[in-house]
Amino acid sequence: MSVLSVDTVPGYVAGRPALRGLVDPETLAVSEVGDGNLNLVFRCADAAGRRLVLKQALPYVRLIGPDWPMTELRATREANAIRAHSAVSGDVCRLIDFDESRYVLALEDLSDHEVFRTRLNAGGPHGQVAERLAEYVAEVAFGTSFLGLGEEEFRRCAAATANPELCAITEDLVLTEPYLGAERNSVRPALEPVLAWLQVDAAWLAAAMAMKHRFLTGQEALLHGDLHTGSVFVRGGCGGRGGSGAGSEADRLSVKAFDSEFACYGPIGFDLGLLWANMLFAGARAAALGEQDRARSLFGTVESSWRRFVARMWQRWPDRCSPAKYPDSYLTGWLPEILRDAFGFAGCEAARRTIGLAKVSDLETLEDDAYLVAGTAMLRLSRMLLVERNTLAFDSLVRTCIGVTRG
Ligand code: SR1
Ligand code: MG
Repeated sequence: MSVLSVDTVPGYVAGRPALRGLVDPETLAVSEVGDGNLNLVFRCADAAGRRLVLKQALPYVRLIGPDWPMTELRATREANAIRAHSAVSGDVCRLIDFDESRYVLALEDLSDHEVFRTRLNAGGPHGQVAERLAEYVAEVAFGTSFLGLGEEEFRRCAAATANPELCAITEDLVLTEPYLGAERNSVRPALEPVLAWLQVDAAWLAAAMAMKHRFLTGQEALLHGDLHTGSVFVRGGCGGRGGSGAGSEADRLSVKAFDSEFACYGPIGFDLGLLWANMLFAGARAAALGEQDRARSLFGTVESSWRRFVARMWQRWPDRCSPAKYPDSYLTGWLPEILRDAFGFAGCEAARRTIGLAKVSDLETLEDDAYLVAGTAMLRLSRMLLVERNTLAFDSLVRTCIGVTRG
């Protein structure tokens, strides 16, 4: 497979019928902007200001290099996931073209947006972003499950979207290594005693393995698969900051999920759980930096986004296939299962982003004292979310969040 470079992108665009009319290849300025763990990403702009983004899967994991080979088919799986998710939600980065021979996705350019994690790290507003993402998760949960597709089509889709290599990364990095110990794990020395305390906790390990079991065996919907705050672009929703009035058109919130190459059929609570853990990282960072009110507000998004998820699931419910087979009591009984999964997976993500490979800048850019406060908090929250997932209440979670981030 030939790998694109800033020099070869204009020629590539000129040779793609779906792209050459969208930007002028003759005047294209190209920069490589990939800062993720896996792929090349090129931002392209022509002299008239028309733009697009190209994302190419390399035959290895970029973070490590050729020593960690990885299937380029992840690009095909991402293209499929974007198509399926875009069919049910507007909050998805738009796919313009997919080149299945060179594993290149052409995507809408969102450089008028910012990555949600970047905004959060800078102390920016979280507005209704988590709530909007919960609605996106609900739309996907409904639209790609047997409820939206019907039972036979659901099985076809689940089989066609298998993503074993990328799921193996999740199974190793998120659902195994933080609990059992691994070469790829690391924390700063001050956090080592907390990690040592946790890694001998049999209840924490057992709960994490129960979540791995859920991930391996629960095929509810076509998950995004990596819905952290670095996989979301946001614009607006600032409540009047930056010169535009609260509620004004210029401030209207735009939320776009991207980077769904980890997409697979899995338990719906997985996407919610990853989102929640990352909101808790933002909250722990804020608390460790002395911004207690902001921290409390960020911690509160777990409950508010859950409520938004539930409301959207009920809103979609009348549209289900075969309503006679699935009475209202079915959804009433299913929602608490999703919640338990979401708490459990949030506990896994809290641990892996603190301990394992591919950490989060929310924590990693803190000075040592603040890192210790936030890191300890996230490990203690990991334990609570995992071990108490079946009985956990939101108010108790928020109280604990506030307590463990006092330092
Ligand atoms: C080797 S890939 C590491 C991580 O990057 C992605 O964001 C996923 O979270 C994955 O686990
Ligand atoms: Mg990613």
